[in-house]
Amino acid sequence: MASYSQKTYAQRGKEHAHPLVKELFAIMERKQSNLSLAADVSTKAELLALADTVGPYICVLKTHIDVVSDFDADLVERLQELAAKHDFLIFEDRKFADIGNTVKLQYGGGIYRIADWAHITNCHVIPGEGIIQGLAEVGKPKGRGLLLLAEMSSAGMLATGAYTDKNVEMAIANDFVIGFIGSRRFTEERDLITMTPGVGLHASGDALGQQYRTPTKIITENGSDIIIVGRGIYGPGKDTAAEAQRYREAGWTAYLNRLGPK
Ligand code: BMP
Repeated sequence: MASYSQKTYAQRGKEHAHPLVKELFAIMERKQSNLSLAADVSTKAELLALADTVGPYICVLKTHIDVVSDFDADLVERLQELAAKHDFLIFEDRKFADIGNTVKLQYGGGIYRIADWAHITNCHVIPGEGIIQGLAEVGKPKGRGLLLLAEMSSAGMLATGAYTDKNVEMAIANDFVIGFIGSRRFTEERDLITMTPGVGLHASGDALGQQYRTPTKIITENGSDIIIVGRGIYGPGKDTAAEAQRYREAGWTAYLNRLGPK
């Protein structure tokens, strides 16, 4: 059987059992985009403006909702409107890491009510499989999907070897899990997507341990599915829309090169 990395996103969407992943692949194909924006800005106005500017070029908007200083329920409504307007999914990068019972409360409730609006969220499996079960109890009835942090992009990160392998085992065994955060394709047992942060064409890293790799490395060579880009797209002196287009093109070209000649 051909590796999932050798199939088109369209084909994988057709064959996939999870409605959310089907929708994601369909968006990617429609927009010819495997780009996710890491929208790490600290006010509601900035987040909405950024999502509106970059929206046409992305398949997924990744948020850290707890860095928005003036968060309110209206922000979530407006983000959902932008998701509908520009045809993207929302991924709240919450990195849950507690016991099942606690993450249930954190995912479904509190101020943010993440499960009500984020199509995708993620967790560390450090507490064991109960974290996935707790999150699934809240998210599954709503049609949501979960990514496991099988690896991280930062220097000296500890998610390696047996720990990464355990992530893969747990993902295969739990149908609420739709994939991973990591740098490569992890398994052929089922079609679990990989989304990769730490992607940049502009720099090799930052002062706090972030490490950047190119779309070619991540998509063409490593078989990951989606690149996550933040500061490469926005920031002082940057033409945000132009940078988003540049990354969209780089990601899509890397994907076409992976598929090879028709
Ligand atoms: P930037 O491209 O500006 O470095 O942003 C990367 C984004 O991806 C940040 O939102 C960060 O929280 C996230 N991220 C990461 O950089 N490495 C990981 O291993 C996991 C992440 O979620």
